[in-house]
Amino acid sequence: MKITSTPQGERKRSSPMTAHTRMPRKPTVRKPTNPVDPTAASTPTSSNPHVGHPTPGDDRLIEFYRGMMLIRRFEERAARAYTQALVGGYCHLNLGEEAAVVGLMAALQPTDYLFTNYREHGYAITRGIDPNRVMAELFGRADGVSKGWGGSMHMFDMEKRMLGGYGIVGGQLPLATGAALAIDYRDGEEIVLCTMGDGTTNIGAFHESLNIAALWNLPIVYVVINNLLGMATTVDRASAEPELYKRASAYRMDSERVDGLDPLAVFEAAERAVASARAGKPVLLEVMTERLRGHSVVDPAKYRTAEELILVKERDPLPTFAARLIADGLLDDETMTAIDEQATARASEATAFAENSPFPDVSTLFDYTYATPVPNDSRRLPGEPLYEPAPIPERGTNQ
Ligand SMILES: Cc1ncc(C[n+]2csc(CCOP(=O)(O)OP(=O)(O)O)c2C)c(N)n1
Ligand SMILES: [Mg+2]
Repeated sequence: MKITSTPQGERKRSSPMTAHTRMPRKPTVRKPTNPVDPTAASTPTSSNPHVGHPTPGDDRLIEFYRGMMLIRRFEERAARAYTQALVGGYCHLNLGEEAAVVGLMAALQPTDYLFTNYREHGYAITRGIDPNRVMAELFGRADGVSKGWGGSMHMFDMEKRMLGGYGIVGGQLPLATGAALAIDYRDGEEIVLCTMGDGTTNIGAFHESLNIAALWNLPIVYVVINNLLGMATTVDRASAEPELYKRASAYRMDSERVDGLDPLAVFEAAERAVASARAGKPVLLEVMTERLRGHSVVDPAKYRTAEELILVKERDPLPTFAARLIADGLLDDETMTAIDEQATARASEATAFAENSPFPDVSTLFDYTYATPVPNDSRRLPGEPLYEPAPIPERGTNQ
């Protein structure tokens, strides 16, 4: 189809498109629904202090700091466990992105949905999933969030409405958009928050998803966590428009860039975006962060010079935010130390729990692969005929 520019610089299609009749969402007519299964015993809880709207006032900032510190100590512990060969597969850390994570998660209601990528441990913990279960998943143990079969990149928890955890760059985007469509279809009040990295904005699914979300007024907030690097490639080497929030304008979607080292700024921007999405106007947020270490735990990040690393460390959100709280008289050294000690103890507890959790039984290897039982038993080799099905082994108990 031919594309032309209007005098105002807006691009319009030269031939008429079929008008989409979906009207803008009206929150007042919406009923709370559980679009998955209204009878399921997975009613979300708000027991986690970092989930839902924080209490107004200074306590909220201390809670942000507490949440950031927990992610920091958890991730450091995960990195150490990886070097001890206790964690298999890939492992990507949220170190440097703690303020972004807590600010975003605080803007969600327990009933809202979260999709994220493989850099996800901090989101899981802050969304309210027990750190023990998150660490157990890293260790591939049966008590893990995904029963030990998913690992670091594939955490899924229906109760906390965290629908992954995706290892394919951008794999979460069409699924998150589809979830938003399902909510809209059922007139639900929930929204979807979908995070991704800066490198993800150059794949087709990014553009397809934003286009359809804007066109159909879907209740979704897309969040680009811009840590300035996609593996070893800087944003300006990968993106013709490195100010990534501007990409939303191609879809007439509202967007905003926010300082990801400041949890309050992230929270406030996320609150605005969530309110807009709930009213049927999707938003793109770009959250500027730093990646303190390599792409994954095995990346020594030699592509950064010593000078660059000094600048990155100067922008570490933990000491930056602590200094602000101290300057404002909201935090003293004693409380800061206590928060650190509690987070360290919590990470140690999670590690001990994970080490003591059993590995999943091998008989469960083919569980969760198909929705219905099929003779996909472990004895048949690829290519062997299907006409003589081997007996279905007894399914494992931990399903
Ligand atoms: C479709 C696909 N292509 C390539 C990869 C390999 N890969 C994994 S992470 C990554 C970089 C993504 O960078 P970004 O989106 O900025 O996220 P970040 O890792 O910085 O959080 C790439 C290319 C992949 N997992 N999936
Ligand atoms: Mg990146």
